[in-house]
Amino acid sequence: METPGDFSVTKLTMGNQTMLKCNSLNMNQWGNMSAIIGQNSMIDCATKMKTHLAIQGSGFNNSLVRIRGIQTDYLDSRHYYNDVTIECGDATTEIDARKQLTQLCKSVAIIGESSVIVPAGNCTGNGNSPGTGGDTDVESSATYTYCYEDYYPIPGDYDFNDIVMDVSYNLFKQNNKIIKVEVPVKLVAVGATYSIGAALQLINILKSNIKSITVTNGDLNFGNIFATQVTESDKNSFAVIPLYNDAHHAISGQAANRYMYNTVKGHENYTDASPRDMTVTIEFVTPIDYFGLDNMDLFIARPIINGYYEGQQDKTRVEVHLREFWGYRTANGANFENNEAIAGNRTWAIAVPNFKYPYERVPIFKIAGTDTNANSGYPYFQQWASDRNQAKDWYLRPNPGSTYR
Ligand SMILES: [Ca+2]
Ligand SMILES: [Ca+2]
Repeated sequence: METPGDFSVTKLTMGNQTMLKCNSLNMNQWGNMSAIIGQNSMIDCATKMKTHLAIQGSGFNNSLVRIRGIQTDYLDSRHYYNDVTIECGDATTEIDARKQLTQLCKSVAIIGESSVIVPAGNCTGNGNSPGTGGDTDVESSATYTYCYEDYYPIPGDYDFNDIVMDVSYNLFKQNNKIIKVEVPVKLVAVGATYSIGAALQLINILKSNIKSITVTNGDLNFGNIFATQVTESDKNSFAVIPLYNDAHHAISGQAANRYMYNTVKGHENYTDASPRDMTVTIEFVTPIDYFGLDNMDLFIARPIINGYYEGQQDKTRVEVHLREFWGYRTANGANFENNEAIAGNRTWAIAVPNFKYPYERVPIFKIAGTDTNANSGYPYFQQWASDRNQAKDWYLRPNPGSTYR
């Protein structure tokens, strides 16, 4: 179907091997705006798309949405794009739009570079044939801030600044397949007095498909919580890539004084330090289709204190993973499932876009039993933490003056 004008609908369902060609697709009200696209089908917008909609593919990731940009600069998880590839802009335009889209859609490409096949025909015009180019394209993600509480399984002060890292990833693609991934990691703050290390575990990436791993500017010279090599021993199903053994040393070059770095301003025992930039680079034997946040189990670890945790004598460390990676603790990580009841249903790690993390000892939310959020960092955190569909923008609404940056 082809229309030279704007195409406005509330609900759109397209069959297999069909095409909708239009000037712009307008679904610009909140609510149940959605489009369902069949297999090997595509929507081709001649202009920018208004983004107030959700698009669902057929389950085989062989549907295509081609747009020349997005009209709003604000996307959130109400606009999901499942099982579709979005082509947006060319190599030199709409770079920021593609970055935003990668947060909502697993497959984003520049126009003409996706691998989706739409056969030519009565309902599909010329269809879409994947290009055969050999050039390498680079797609960069947005920046996410990974924040940790260091004292799992005990809740601690809940200021979520014990370790703070800004993380993104760059995908190097040929023929829309990923041949290499770069993960820049910036150690931003150390609001802790324990020795804490960090590593990146690559979830659902076969070790046998990794051609090489390099870590630029890591710091494994001080401390020994991780082996001083690029990956840990073969105890784990997935590659574990150590970044640093001791965050104080990594950010300041010394660990004699366990100052807290970049979580308090103007105090003698708290110090400002330049963040440390590290980069992990992974090359693949066979190019892969997808790499994203759900492959990146970036976790912290501190040494286990002998005898302190009953039944954990064979473990060497206590690990803190993001909630979604809780089941991926490594073979060396202590297991505290029985102790977690002590802390209740808590989270010890979060990853949030460009997060303004709280000052030292400012809890991210006021612990239960108190009746005000006045001294907390993020009044809406708890609402989100107890139901991930509530208060999704909690991290954009800090209490004034409660965050370090
Ligand atoms: Ca803390
Ligand atoms: Ca802290």
